[in-house]
Amino acid sequence: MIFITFEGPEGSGKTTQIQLLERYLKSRNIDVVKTREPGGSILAEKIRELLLDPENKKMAPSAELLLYLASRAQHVQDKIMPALKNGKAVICDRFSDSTMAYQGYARGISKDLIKNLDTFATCGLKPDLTLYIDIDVGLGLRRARKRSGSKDRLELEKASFHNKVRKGYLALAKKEPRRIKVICGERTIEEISEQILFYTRKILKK
Ligand code: T5A
Repeated sequence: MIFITFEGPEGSGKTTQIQLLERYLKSRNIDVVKTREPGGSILAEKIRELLLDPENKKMAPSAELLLYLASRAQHVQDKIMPALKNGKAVICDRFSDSTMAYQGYARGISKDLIKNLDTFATCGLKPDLTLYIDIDVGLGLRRARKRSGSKDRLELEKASFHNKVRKGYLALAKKEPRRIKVICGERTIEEISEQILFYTRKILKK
């Protein structure tokens, strides 16, 4: 039915906002599947563990890219496609834009290569709407740390890495303004939610 993705730097508030959007869609009697990446299905969650484990410090950038894409291929096949085919709304915490921002813009892997491999992994599936929550990298990392207490492998990257991620997202949003909506993550939870509902209502009317 409709495929909505959330993107943003670490701790930008995606999980918080996804819960609010899920509640709104349910109140309109829309069947919702809430999911996340990396992970989202049994096999993909196993790949998530490998990707986020801080012990795996020596993971090669190429291996990292392929693991994110392997997780996505499995997730699309097991969960996202079947839900969309059954007329459900799918909300996914991170999707292809994360790979472009983190592995492309921040790690420096060829964006054309990522685009081609990602199209293979997703069978060409693209979100109808992407809500990018933009936040100062330091603030986001502090929020994430406060919530979980420990850092995963990606959170351990330097501030310069996370700043490249943020710049990457903003560049992607500039390229695809119809799909990717930029939302300021430094406002209150309620204000951010209002903006998200505004864009969601617009897309539901189409
Ligand atoms: N990755 C992922 C890649 O490198 N390539 C890829 O292809 C993909 C798919 C995933 C990691 O993998 C990388 C990106 C990531 O580094 P993850 O654990 O899923 O890791 O991490 P995140 O997606 O970053 O999720 P987080 O849980 O860290 O952040 P959220 O979900 O954005 O934030 P949330 O909602 O949990 O909020 C964090 C805290 O802030 C508070 C919340 O209550 C919470 O305590 N908060 C606010 N406080 C004040 N004002 C607001 N407006 C607030 N909103 C939330």
